[in-house]
Amino acid sequence: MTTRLFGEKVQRLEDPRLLTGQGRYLDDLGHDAVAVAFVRSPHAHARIRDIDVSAALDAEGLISIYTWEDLPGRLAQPLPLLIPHPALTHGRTAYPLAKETVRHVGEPVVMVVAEDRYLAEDVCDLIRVDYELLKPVVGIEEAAQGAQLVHDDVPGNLGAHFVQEVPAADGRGAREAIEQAAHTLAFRLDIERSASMPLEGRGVYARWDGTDLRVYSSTQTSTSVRMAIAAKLDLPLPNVEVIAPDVGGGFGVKIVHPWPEEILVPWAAMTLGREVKWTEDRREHFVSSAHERGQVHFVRVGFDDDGRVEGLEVTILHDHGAYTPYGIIVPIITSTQLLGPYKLGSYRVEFSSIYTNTVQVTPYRGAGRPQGVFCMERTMDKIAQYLGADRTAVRERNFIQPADFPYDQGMVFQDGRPLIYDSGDYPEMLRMLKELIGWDSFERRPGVGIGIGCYVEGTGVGPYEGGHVQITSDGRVHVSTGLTSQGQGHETVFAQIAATELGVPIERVSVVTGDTRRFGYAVGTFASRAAVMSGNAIALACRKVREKALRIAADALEASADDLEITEGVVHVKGAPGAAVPLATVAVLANPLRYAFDEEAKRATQFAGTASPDLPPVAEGEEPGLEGRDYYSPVRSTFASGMHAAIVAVDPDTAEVEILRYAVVHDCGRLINPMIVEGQIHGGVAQGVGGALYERMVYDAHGQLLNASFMDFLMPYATEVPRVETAHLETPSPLNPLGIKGAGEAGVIPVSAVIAGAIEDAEGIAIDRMPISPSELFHLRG
Ligand code: MCN
Repeated sequence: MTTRLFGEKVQRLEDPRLLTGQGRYLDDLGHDAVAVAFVRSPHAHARIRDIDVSAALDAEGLISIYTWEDLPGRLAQPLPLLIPHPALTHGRTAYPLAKETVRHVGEPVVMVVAEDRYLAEDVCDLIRVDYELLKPVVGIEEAAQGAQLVHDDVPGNLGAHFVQEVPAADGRGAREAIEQAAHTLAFRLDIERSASMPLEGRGVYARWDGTDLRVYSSTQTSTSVRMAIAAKLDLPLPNVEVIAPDVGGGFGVKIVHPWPEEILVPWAAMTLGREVKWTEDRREHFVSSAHERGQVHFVRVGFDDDGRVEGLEVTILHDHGAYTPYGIIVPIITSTQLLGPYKLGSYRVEFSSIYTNTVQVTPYRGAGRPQGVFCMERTMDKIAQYLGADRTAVRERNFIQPADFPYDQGMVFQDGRPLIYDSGDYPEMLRMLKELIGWDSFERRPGVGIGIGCYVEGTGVGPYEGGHVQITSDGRVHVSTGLTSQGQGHETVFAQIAATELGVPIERVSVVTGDTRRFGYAVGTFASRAAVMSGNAIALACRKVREKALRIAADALEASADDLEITEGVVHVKGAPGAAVPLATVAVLANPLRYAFDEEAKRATQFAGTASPDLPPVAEGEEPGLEGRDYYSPVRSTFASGMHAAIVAVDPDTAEVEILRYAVVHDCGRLINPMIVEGQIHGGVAQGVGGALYERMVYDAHGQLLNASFMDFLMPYATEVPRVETAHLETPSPLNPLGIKGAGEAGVIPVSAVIAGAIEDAEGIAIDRMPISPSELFHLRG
């Protein structure tokens, strides 16, 4: 029997552990650690005149108090700007602890270390910070006026201004093409701020033994946190270890590296010679981590009588909050991936990235794509409505066709590389979706509407990811990769890949992620890249190990390696199952050390044909051990795609929206585990429903976040999330050995567009902003 697990609905190997309370999350560690709490700014914009800690000095359990002035060397510098861009002429990042000025409510000002968290919080209450209040800048359009500045040296609050244009084939610019088109439309679309809300917030726990620093962080990027800590604390890289234990969700917010706490806590551990821990609470998560989504879009489109788009112009105001640690990646993604599955005549995008006195913006699952898809799909719906055409027909007329791949859609990404779609079949996908939802047989009835949304998503971004695979003398396979896991099921899918490549039962494979002791080089888990990047790296590493195993086994079996295969963990001569050697034995043969207490070693010496208990030396050119490491570094991203449709009912009295059906057709190339991909899509749709109907950050004119708790920030319950009907289309990626594309963000991307289209269809009123609440919808009815 061949071990073939790739593509099967294998139950998640991590779930028994996670579902029975055996998971080890950040706060399960470091019970002897002392605790950190922060004094955070209660004001959106203020100058710090004085910090008076005198009343706190005798507080019970106090260990230490730190302000910016206490920070040494590079720790006192602003945090790194992680993704610079030439258009980001005025990038600004925060100091780990505020220096002179605070620019949003929640900015850390003072760090307190005490015997426990309760005492640390009590100490915080005794510290008096004297602020000189400055006028806060709130709201993108107000900020863009530039009357009041967030950063004194950033005129107009303008961090970045960016224009990119794809001219028509005849050289006309998009504006000209729009002017000359048979029909034009212009409209404004708004998306409000929301945020990643993982069950587990951020957290850091550090210990220092005088030479080595070990840090546990609830992070999506342990290797980058490690580099940041080493650089900021002036430590040699080999003396810093960073481990992501079980992580209870990230959804983007944990990719920032380092968060101030991730360098302050290790520094405190080194300074105090104590184990130190900080665990974020929910309010801190709302006001001190990161938000996303907030953008205003002005759209102009020109099209012909059939609805073919001749020119599209989108002008975006992006609210990036008070700082830009992640550069302008979010509006860049909106700008470049807005085009979706369409072949437009010409396209011009322009955005201004604006500072406000609100929490900084970094990528949240989908990262700019939900906004872009909202623009593009609302545009398609409006064209159809204007022409009185079917909404799917207009989309179809604009589709990139299967014969067009590889398709260069003309835009250049953040890294300067062209965006080239590698594969897909959009007409077939639409056909499947229409059949799944019953588009053509949908019966019109009052208060019920149907909507559709399409997207294409760049996934599996580089530069690299690695995998290490080792088979030990007990026949177990140990896989490690440097990127981290937050619940995506990596232990299962990477084990599926290794088991398939090596021909071993999956129960014998164990996977470690996000531990720099096991694998030091990695980029991280974001941008739906783990499957493509580490999946392929692990497959390549397995192929190396397999080749070595066959070489050694060929010697032992006196056969040609070409005649051997591996099934169920045993190497044997094809067609002669008796001539076999277990991988466990091969692992011993690969290592010349004698294992006196190891039964496999005894069997291996017999295979080696020696009466001596010592194994033969390592052959020339070989390294000891049955292990291998490899990296995967793609030339460019691979493009997944999907189409969603929903049927909604809107209550005639209360304007409440109920999602009656939700259907998804998705293409992430070859599926490693369809069950996990479906789970990812369901989770994404749930977040999308939140973005469409419930979730928004509500700031008042003073820059106070009014709904900074789960009592006030609405998220959908299971009762609001529809059953998601899913179908897969598999167009393998030609760019990577496994033919896979990413899936982790897909579910969330088009949901706002789909639900807006369905509500519009039900109510006959334009839905141009998201989220939309029943009261807003009620008022729109007029
Ligand atoms: N997969 C597969 N076959 C494919 C593609 C993917 O079986 N062809 C599987 C993968 O092996 C993996 C999962 O689907 O188990 C998602 O894969 P991938 O698209 O590579 O995404 P990542 O693993 O890189 O995860 C990141 C992605 C992002 S960007 C966010 S945000 C997000 C998401 O995943 N955050 C999550 N899903 C999340 N799920 C949970 N539970 N928690 C989060 O924080």
